[in-house]
Amino acid sequence: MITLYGYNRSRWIKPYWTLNELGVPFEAKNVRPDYLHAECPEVLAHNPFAKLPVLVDGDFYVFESSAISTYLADKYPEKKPSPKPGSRDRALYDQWISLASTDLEQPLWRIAKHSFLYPPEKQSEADKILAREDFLKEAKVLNELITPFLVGGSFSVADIVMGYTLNWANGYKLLEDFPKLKSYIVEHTARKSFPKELFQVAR
Ligand SMILES: N[C@@H](CCC(=O)N[C@@H](CS)C(=O)NCC(=O)O)C(=O)O
Repeated sequence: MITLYGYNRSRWIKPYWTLNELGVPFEAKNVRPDYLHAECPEVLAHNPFAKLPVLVDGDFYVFESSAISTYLADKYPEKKPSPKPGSRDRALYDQWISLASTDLEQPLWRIAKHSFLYPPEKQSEADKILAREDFLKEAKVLNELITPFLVGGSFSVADIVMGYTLNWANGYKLLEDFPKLKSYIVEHTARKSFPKELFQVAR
């Protein structure tokens, strides 16, 4: 049995969306990261960084939202194949997943931290402005490169990771000048597998 721990409309959307897309049954446990100690000490024991999401597959624990998503797609090739390791498509798949999870995500995370995660006295408007600039610089290039599906002409985890990240950016109104990026997320978040319900929960 697969159990996915995560919290509301956060990075667990990536593996949640992947599991839906694969049609693999799973149990979703919505828990706040700061409640892990009290509610799920076994999860904390397997991810002492105390961050979510964490996936539990039998006796196996894995964390990092993009790594969980690629693990799942690789584990169920009969449901939806992911590109074969060593192939050029696999290299491109890893390329887009890395870009979205690092260069594109980090400015968004900085904006989140300086908007509501750091205590008010540590929040910096100047760093938020820099983070917006960093994101927009990448987005300008990506808007020219993006294609309806990032790899191999069909929907893959690369589109889940990129779609999640761009959707987050859109929430910060960072895609206003990038119509191709906006169309990309409209298209992919309209999929039946996109977990829209996570945008309603609050705890
Ligand atoms: N790179 C990690 C980031 C995980 C992360 O920061 N998760 C947030 C929720 S989306 C969290 O657990 N925050 C709690 C904390 O930073 O203490 C991933 O993609 O899974």
